[in-house]
Amino acid sequence: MKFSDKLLARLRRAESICVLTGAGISAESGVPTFRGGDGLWKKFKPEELANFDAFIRNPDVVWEWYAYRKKVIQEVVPNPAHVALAELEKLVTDFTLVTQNVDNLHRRAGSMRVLELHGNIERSYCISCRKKFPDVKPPDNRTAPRCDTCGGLIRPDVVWFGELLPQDVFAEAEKAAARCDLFLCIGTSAVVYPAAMLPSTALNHGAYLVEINAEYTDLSSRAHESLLGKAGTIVPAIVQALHTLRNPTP
Ligand code: BJW
Ligand code: ZN
Repeated sequence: MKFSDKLLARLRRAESICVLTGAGISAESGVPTFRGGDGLWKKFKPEELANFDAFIRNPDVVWEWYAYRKKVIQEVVPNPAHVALAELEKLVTDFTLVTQNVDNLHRRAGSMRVLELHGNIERSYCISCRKKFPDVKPPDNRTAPRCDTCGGLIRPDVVWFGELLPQDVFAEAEKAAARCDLFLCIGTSAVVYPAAMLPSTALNHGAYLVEINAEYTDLSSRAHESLLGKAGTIVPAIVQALHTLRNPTP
């Protein structure tokens, strides 16, 4: 795969790289994205499932949806894009991986440090006493699980619309975006805030902004480059290029 001279120069000298990933990076593993074509929001309405009021109104329906998605995620494996980012972490001293995904595939691919902005579907907690449940299952995959300590409703440890992101995690992501010289935005429609602010933060601080996506997005007009195609092909090629540029054969 051929990259522009500008991107190659940036890859050669980048001292700090920040990556933001979204659902598109897991699409080739078989995890449905949210928006577009076969996206989850075509069949399920976010306002009925991905907010706290919907959960209180109908916890069983929300849990049925999460039980289904947990099952999908457990049955898939990380793809070459996840693996390449785990490799990139080893090649760049100041590297930050920020993800909006809750699917844990970055960690399963070997990434050691992942800033999870929207939580993690494998974890849950009781909304009454806050007890954590590392891997709870609804009793029959249809009924919301209850806390064994206080009887309260257990919810997935994910961030729904109208909820604050984990503030310490977001603050770290903002700092990484502000100090990086190369920002890669992979497989996200970049419409959900505040995650979608991170590319702008990077741009405002002088970073080179590269988008990798199957199609143009809200971000494309502001990115220095939009590389259109599959993350599973483009991301490993970028990491290979960086490796070759920094370890030239004599
Ligand atoms: C490929 C590919 C391949 C496919 N290779 N690419 C108006 C303006 C601004 C903000 C707001 C507003 N109104 C409300 C808000 C705030 C709201 C928001 O942003 N809404 C917008 C949608 C308008 N944000 C929030 O509420 C956030 N909290 C917040 O703001 O707190 C402050 C506050 C509190 C109280 C009151 C007011 C303010 C919280 C957001 C939480 C988002 N949660 C979800 C669900 C997580 C749990 C779960 O998974 O169930 O997070 S929503 C969903 O969207 C999920 C994702 O992480 C997130 C982003 O989606 P993503 O990853 O970009 O996926 P897609 O599907 O959109 O895109 C996939 C892309 O991949 C596409 O572009 C494809 O082309 C591409 N692709 N295959 C490369 N092979
Ligand atoms: Zn409890």
